Amino acid sequence: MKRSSRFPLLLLTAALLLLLAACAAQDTLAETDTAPLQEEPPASALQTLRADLDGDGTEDMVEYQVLESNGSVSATLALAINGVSVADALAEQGFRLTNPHAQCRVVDLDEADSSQELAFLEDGPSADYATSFVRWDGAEAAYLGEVPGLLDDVGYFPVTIPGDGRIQASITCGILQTWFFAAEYRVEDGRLQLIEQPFYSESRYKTLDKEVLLGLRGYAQPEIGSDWSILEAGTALSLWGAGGSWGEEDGVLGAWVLASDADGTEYYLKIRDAVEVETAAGGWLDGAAALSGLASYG
Ligand SMILES: [Ca+2]
Ligand SMILES: [Ca+2]
Repeated sequence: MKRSSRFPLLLLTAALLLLLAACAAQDTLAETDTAPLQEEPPASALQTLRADLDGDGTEDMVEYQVLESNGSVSATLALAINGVSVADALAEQGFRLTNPHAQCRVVDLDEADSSQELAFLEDGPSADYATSFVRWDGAEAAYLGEVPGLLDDVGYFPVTIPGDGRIQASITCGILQTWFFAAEYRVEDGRLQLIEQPFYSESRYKTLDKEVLLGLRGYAQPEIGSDWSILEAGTALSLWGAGGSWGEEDGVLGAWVLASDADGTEYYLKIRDAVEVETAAGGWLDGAAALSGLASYG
């Protein structure tokens, strides 16, 4: 997946770390048989699934099996479509799963075309949940890429497929802290690409769980030259957005973080090199020294 030059420290391939629960029930688009028949088969159970993947009117048979799940490293998989193994071809395209779920799913990314896709869920090495997608064109399997989160999860940022070509998932942001925003992806030129947004925000982060430790500049707009006021030490803030850019012409990795106080007044904090916040005096301070309660993972 590509990275935005305006949003340099987004770790697009990292996965959700927060509030993710178990995967939802089996997809209804495809007829699925598993052996042995039980709700949660062991990783070694062979899954046989039939669906018309390439849209030629004939069901295709998918056989999927996690041969060996090695914890923190990629699992050894068996995957065949119509009796022909595609595991090696997909691995060469970068398809790897760590702690994969025992069953894959059939999804329809775009109801306007006749193909259906396979979705593979993995828990990752350390709760780095992700969903990967594979397309079969009748002759070859193509790895489309992965998005953070689990398909049809009930967590904070589930992966959902509206059927119009988009995949609704999330993005990991490294500006000031490690946090997540809803984001959409789309297949372009055979690969999943992030649909870039100039700014990301999430109103569920309005929890006033941060506190200003040393006076900071709070800008009215995320723009150089915008009016600013001083956020005094002791001010409780919510941080609920990030993005934008400044300083590119000078080689500075500048961004903005959206904050609001207990009155709901919004401010933009000016951020340099992802970790430093501009102080009231116009200097720069490491985020952890400027604000309490920042979330840092991994
Ligand atoms: Ca077919
Ligand atoms: Ca389709």
